[in-house]
Amino acid sequence: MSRRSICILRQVSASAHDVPFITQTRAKPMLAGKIVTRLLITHKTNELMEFITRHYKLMFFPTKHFVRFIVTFCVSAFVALFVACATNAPPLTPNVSLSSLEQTRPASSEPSPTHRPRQHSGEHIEGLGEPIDAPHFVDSFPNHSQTLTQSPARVGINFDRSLARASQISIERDGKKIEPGALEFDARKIFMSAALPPNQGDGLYFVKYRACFADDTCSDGRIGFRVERARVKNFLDLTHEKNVTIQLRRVKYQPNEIIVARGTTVTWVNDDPVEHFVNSDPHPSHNAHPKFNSLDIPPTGTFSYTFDKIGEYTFHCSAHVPQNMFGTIIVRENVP
Ligand SMILES: [Cu+2]
Repeated sequence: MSRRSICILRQVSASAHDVPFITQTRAKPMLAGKIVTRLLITHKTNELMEFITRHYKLMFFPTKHFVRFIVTFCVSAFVALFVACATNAPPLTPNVSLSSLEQTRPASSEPSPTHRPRQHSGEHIEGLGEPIDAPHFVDSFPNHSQTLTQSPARVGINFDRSLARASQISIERDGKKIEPGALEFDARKIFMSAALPPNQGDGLYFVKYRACFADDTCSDGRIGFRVERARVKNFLDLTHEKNVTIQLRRVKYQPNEIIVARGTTVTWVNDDPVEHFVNSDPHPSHNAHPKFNSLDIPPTGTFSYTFDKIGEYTFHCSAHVPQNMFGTIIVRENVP
């Protein structure tokens, strides 16, 4: 057995324990197909059995991935035998590097109960301080320390436990209270949100909330964000395009900050060898714009969404939040 394939087996083995099962089954069926082919055609039956038993999880694919595995296996075997017969060359060597797939590994730091790791939190904003998370807080939109180019139409907070009616949200900008709309809950009552009056302008915003639960306990929390309209100058103006394409390349959205006209269809095209996502903020709830969410986009795959409402849409790739794979689309009224 060559050093190369031993090396790949070791990498698979090392990652089998700490990469989430979902990531393994999604990202590696084709790699598994190639490795199994390699071991079969080189008569490495012991290694093959070891591979199957040590990495048995890879064998329990969802149907879609099982089909991918079988197809890759058949194609690899056919190509390897054809090449071996035609050129008398050594058969197929797995040429897929796991290092690119390792990008899907989540950050290893443990979340603390009062300050969960967040997306869009790389930037330090003077005067905003740290967020205060109530127990059972999951995520919020806007994210703490996020900068937007306009005041959001709505703020929302997700929890992992049902909320009671006594819960509250209050909002202030630069120390002045903003009167939000009525507090709304989703059907499962794990999400509460409130609308803001439009065009509140630049400044530091604090969203203070009281999360109350069925056992009559309540806890207070706070998130902060910034609105800075001048930031819009960094955005690429594509308001005269009817259809816009964003490449998913090198674990980035390219371009990642654009302005489009209402009614524009944006298509994301995956040019990377790993799968990506286009998910509405916040992560992991993805519910600022629930319909604006892709399934996994495989290499060469696409996802399209038509923006029928004006506003600022922040999104991210669920597989690459630690790599800061974020984007923003501003949707404006169509100017003829
Ligand atoms: Cu991604």
